[in-house]
Amino acid sequence: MLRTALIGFPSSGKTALFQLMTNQHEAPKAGHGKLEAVVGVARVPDVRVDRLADLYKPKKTTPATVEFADLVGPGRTGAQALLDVAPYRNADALVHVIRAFRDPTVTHHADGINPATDAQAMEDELLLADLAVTEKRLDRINRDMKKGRTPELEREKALIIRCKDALENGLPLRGLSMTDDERKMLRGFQFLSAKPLLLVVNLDEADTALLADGARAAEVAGLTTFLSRAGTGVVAVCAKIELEIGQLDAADAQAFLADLGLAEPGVNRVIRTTYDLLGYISFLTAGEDECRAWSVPRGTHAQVAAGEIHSDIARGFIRAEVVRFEHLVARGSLGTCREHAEVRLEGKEYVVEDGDVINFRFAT
Ligand SMILES: Nc1nc2c(ncn2[C@@H]2O[C@H](COP(=O)(O)OP(=O)(O)O)[C@@H](O)[C@H]2O)c(=O)[nH]1
Ligand SMILES: [Mg+2]
Repeated sequence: MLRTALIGFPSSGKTALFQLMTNQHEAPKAGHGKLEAVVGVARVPDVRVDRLADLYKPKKTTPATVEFADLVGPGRTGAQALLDVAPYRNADALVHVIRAFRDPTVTHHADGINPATDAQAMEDELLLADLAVTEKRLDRINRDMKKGRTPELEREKALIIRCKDALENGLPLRGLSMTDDERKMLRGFQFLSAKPLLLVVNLDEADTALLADGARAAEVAGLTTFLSRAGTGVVAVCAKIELEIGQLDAADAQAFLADLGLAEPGVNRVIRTTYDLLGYISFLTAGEDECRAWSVPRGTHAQVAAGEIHSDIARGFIRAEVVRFEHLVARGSLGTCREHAEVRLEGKEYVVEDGDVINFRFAT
């Protein structure tokens, strides 16, 4: 499962968003001076699963999911939580909730509301934590080199120096271009600034005109420079309004959203953008028992994708029967798709694409 961690300054709206996304409203009591996280699961909104369910009338409909971690208590959630708290340390991506709402009744950590300052402060924290790791590693490498220089050590040293230089120049590692081998070499270090980062601008109720346009909201908030880097995304939400929408029945909620020029709630965009930022896609399975979306990294081969469902299916893999979601829905049945030669038989090396509906043939 994909794991993300909500980071940010106190009272930026992390817990409000967490509850909206995961529907988990029972916050456990803060532990005794110990940092603790609460973990919840968000469904990745995907109308394709619903359309398949219209066709197959399955017993069960299951969307893809993303896990979110939120820190218990009002403290600041930055690099320290990412180093100390397991669900944070293991996060595949970071979601930085940035306060742009003004509400004077909600205390703020600084004198004025300044999203760009907050974004920079959080970035600096991540960079400093990573810098400490590179320095420690370089010391170690230099010591090892005194015992004997190997090509592996030379290569690692060059890479770590490149990382250190970037960090010292204020550049997060997620923006560094690297080969797959280099990426693999760095994996064990769990660099914080190498994780994909989603900036969530929590807008003021008075600024809802910006909700539909994350890029524009980011510009107004002074966040444009952060977005020029690879692995960084932005979404604008207003947690207060989302909470209000959550109280409405479906029709009223839709009308409220339409008034704001939105097709769906902001939290859906947060979940979806996180998923995109991580480079994940969904393939689908459909049948009378279950219609379901499954997440795999872009570029995954059919046999590996089969293993997401069950290791037996991967082990006994024979063929993947693949049809595009659009074709299946347009034709109304797999049989009709077959008549129109829209069903392909693919081997284990086939690269699964977003929106493939797959039936795995396997030997038991
Ligand atoms: N006016 C306003 N208040 C908000 C908004 N989002 C969150 N809040 C309030 O700000 C306070 C802190 O929010 P919370 O989610 O607990 O922040 P956290 O410390 O980042 O977890 C709560 O009282 C929220 O109801 C918003 O968009 N507008
Ligand atoms: Mg909180």
